[in-house]
Amino acid sequence: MKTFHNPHHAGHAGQQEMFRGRMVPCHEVPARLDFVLAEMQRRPLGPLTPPAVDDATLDIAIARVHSARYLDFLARAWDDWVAMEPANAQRDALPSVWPLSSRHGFRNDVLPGNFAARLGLFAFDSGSPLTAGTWAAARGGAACALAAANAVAQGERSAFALTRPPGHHAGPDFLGGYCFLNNAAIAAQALRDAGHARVAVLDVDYHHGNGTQTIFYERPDVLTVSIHGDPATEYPFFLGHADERGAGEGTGFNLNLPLPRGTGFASWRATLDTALRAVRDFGASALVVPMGLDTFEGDPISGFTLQSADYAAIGAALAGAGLPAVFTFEGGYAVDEVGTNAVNLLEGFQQAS
Ligand code: Q9C
Ligand code: ZN
Repeated sequence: MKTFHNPHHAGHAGQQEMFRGRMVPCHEVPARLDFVLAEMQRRPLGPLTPPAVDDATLDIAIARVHSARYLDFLARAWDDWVAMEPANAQRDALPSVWPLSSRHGFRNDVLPGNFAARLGLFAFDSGSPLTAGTWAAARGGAACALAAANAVAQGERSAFALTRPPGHHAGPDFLGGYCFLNNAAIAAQALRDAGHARVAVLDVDYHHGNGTQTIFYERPDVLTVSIHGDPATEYPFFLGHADERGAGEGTGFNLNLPLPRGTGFASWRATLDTALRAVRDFGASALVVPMGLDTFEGDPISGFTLQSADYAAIGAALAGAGLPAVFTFEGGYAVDEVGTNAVNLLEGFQQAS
């Protein structure tokens, strides 16, 4: 398995996130990736390199899944934030005002001149701080996703985009859930563009992959499947229900498998079989796995009870699909165990391949 790691990840380092009326230290911290990298050095799975992708090719791949208006905003956001007030250079940018959606009568077609309002237009929560190095880190992550997809398109059985910030909550023109660019969607689209007629995304993060679902919701060529905490009680709350099956030509090509808070491995593993059946019935020739490790019992913000050894079994089950696979690093906030759990899953996949 080839791993592409993001040398710019640590430039994205939020200080605090808004949580239930208080500012609390960020859960999505640079150390998460460092722990995975350290474990991969202890238990090597294959070559571990930064991605080699040229800028123009990367811009095209990112623009395949994100809108020009959103990318223009994101590329300039930090400079615009500091331009509001020089002291902002020491503070993260977080939104505090939102247009909600068109049903509230607010307009989202006019780009606000005020940066804080602009941030609210493109962000769906106040838990995803934008910092000085966010754009470079997100872009470096997209490069990892593209390099991983290219490796698989060229015949590798599997590749891993080891990057943060994560991506699966980011949509065509929005950020949130600690995510800015949707690495899994960029990989899936790159596999489509390299000739894979049908690509499946199987999201195993604790949280519903709302961004990925929205990006592909009306398309029949990319199946999106997600196993996650029931949005009735779990983040991201406003998407991820079982009755969301796709729309238009995409009808039937989205599958949500919500599970109650407290779910353990036996039930989670049975649900993975349901997900894998859907992938098989779809006839995918390549698989993208947004790999969140926040299903772990010790995760500080999640509610499933998986154990470290379970991740090797998940990897083996995923390999059973018999498809070339791209893995993207998503959630997982039990920092001390995130490296072990990630490498357990990837090693489980590799040994069963
Ligand atoms: N008490 C990912 O795992 N905050 N994003 C929830 C929970 C948002 C998670 C607070 C969680 C986003 C990629
Ligand atoms: Zn998550």
